[in-house]
Amino acid sequence: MTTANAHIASIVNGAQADAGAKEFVSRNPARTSDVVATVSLSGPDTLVNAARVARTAQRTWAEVPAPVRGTVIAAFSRLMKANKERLARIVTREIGKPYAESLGEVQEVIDTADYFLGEGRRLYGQTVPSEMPDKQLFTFRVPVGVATIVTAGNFPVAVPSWYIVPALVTGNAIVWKPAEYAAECARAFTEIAWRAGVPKDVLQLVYADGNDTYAGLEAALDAGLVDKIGFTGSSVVGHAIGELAGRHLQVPCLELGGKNPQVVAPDADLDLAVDGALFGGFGTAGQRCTSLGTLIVHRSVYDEFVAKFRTAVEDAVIGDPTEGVLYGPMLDQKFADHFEDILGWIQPHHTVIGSTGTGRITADNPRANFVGDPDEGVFYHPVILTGVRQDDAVFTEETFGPLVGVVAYDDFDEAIALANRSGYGLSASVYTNDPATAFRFRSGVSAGMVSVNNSTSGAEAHLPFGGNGRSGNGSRQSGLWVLDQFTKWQSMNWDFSGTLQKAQMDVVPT
Ligand code: UN1
Repeated sequence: MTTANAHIASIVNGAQADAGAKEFVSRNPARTSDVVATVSLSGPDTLVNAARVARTAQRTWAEVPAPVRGTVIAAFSRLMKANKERLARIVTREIGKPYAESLGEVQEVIDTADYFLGEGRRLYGQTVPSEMPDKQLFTFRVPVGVATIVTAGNFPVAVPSWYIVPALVTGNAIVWKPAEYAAECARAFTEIAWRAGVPKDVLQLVYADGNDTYAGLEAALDAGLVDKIGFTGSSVVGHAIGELAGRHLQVPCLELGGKNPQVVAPDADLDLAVDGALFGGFGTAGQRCTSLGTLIVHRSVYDEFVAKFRTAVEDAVIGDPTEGVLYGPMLDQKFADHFEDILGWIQPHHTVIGSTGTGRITADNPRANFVGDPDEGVFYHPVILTGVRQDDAVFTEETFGPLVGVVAYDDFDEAIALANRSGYGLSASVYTNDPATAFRFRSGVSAGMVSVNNSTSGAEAHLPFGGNGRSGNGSRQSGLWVLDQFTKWQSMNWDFSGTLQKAQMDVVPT
């Protein structure tokens, strides 16, 4: 395990940027006395400077033949494989993700790189017939230019790779602003990319707080230095970024929150559905955008399902993320305050089921809500809330913590309506053995990602990832679909007739 307490700062054009006035101390959330890094946060100017450097660097990078850019991605993949355990240990230490999940997260980076390394040889355009003789039409993908990527810390390397890898292979330059509490993960990732041959002016790293990031983005957009914003984080910030980008006639790639439902149909394998709910609701302490928010269970199996789920949750081990636990701490100590929100969501008509059987949620003694001493490590008890109603805030608002609500349904149309009720539309799951039920669910829900007999979490890296409604603007990451985020289509027509042929005028006999 890395034990150094690094002092780190933004890296612009390969050099450490001037130390800003603000500092952030990134701590191991499982053992807060363990300081992972002291991070100098930059002001807005640093982001603008980085975008200016990127503007120039991008032109050179775009001239590198796409298959050669692909070989850099191949080298990145090889280095990621060689550093898989080291990087996973950094992830576990800095954000408290259980080590097995951290290994999976680095694997997701490798999968993404392996998927895109061949794309340099496959950035196809089209040849298109013309409506006129002796004329040929073509299309080409061209890079958008400078992409600014702003990412959350819950997937501190996998989600950034979804943007960075395809943006690089398609010839863009990147300014990356990671979550400050995942600063060391971002530094380790970026160094691996540089070692693989990504030029340091093509991938730059800027640490900044939310306000300065927004101000820097606005200034860089005003100066014409940013062509695309990629953002993964809360819906509230996503709205602000969407408005900012819209004012500059840009469409950002937004991957926002979720209130992801899991429907349990009467014919479902209940044990399987419990496994899915346990992983979806409590994996990563419920801090995935794809985490399960609400279970929607058919009334005929409701009591049996809740009893099984309760047992599974009570048996689960929460604690040291270097061990085989269901989940570790919250991502950062700042989320200790988040419990106030959770307390506010609980209503008198809810029944609280917690790891102790009776539940530990209490407003009288907030410290009892934690496993252990929250000053040493921020570990929440898992909570199931039954008796949730569709008008409750907890039914519609993302909790981003280990809390799952349960409601009963009678009719499948009602289940679909409940699944869509929050207005989020990221991931939705149904447990059933009936293909008709599965397909009705797929076509009825507004989610961008649907699972049948699988958890709401755990999407594979080569399918389109993204959501609708409050979960995003319909943009998709991962797989081929992300190419449309980082390239623009350019068309070309070539007339070799030797005469001026006019479209729509010299053409087609009626
Ligand atoms: C996120 O929480 O922002 O599907 C991404 C999953 C992971 C990615 C989650 N592969 O749960």
